[in-house]
Amino acid sequence: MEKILVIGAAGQIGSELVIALRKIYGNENVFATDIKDVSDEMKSCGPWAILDVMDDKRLIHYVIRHKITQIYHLAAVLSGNAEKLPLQAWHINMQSLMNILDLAKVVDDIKKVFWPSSIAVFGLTTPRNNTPQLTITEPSTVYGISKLAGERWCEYFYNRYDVDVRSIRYPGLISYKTEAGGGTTDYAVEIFYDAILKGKYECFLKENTALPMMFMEDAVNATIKLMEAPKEKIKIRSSYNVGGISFTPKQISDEIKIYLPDFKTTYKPDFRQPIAESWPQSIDDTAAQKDWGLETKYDIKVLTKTMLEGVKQKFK
Ligand code: NAD
Ligand code: AKB
Repeated sequence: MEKILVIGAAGQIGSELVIALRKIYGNENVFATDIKDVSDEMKSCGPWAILDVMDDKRLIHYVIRHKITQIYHLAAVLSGNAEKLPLQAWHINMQSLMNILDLAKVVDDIKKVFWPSSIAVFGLTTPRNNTPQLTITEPSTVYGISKLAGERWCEYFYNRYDVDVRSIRYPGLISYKTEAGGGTTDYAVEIFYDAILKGKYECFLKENTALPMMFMEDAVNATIKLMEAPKEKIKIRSSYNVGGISFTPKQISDEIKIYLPDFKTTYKPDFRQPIAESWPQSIDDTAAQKDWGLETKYDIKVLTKTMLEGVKQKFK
């Protein structure tokens, strides 16, 4: 019987991943934890707790008390927020991962760990189109540096201690259930809220800045598929490229206009523009397709329709 701990459950990914995991493994077997309150929906259907991943003593007690067998570690400071307090972000992103890897090394019950990396591991010297799995990784943000270092640590713990840690380099994730948590790709979530609530949006990136993106349902399905794959199928122990779709602010804005013809986007690039320009425009994820069967179903059209309906429903 699996007992799954999700850390960072109140965030953009956690809030949907917990619900998906509970459908598969049973409500009572998925433990939702965060330093802030989780949603009422999450509280009402299964176990939850306030838990700080930086507090290694409470963490180990919690894991042993609940006989945890899998950990999804989602807590992190994302790219935009990390640039405001670089040393704090480095500390949180790295120490939290080290706490989890060390725990998985010493607690025999823990069989698998998921930790997300990001397209932020790439930098200005990386080929930007159809970015290969193995290529130059010279990130220029503190967030990207922490993700790259994290990938190296994951591979190290697998090789040295046989910790079965698995990872995806997520692109920008788009969802309407929980707002995005302070990243550079957040514009692609905000634009839908402002389209519905205000009829206009001021974008913090330039109109032609292409980035890889993915709808949350595809990301959650990919994550669970990776975690359920037999161990021998996981050939890459740093992190798998996962691409999704690629679009610019102008392209997504034009798609929204099909439903809301009066919608207007203006552009006022800020400190996140150079971050976006240092990241790939599209990603080659054939290794993930080949090794564990990555599949996605949302293109820009289905994503736009689903997001507009979801946000509208939320504010009805
Ligand atoms: P988020 O900011 O929405 O959620 C993170 C959650 O972690 C928050 O609810 C926060 O309260 C919690 N948290 C922060 N510090 C904590 C601590 N000390 N102990 C316990 N919980 C703590 O982030 P997200 O978008 O859900 O991202 C989750 C993971 O996926 C992160 O590692 C992020 O880098 C990665 N990722 C996200 C995206 C994306 O577009 N959302 C893309 C690439 C990678
Ligand atoms: C961010 O923009 O920081 C995240 C990411 C791509 O890692 N969404």
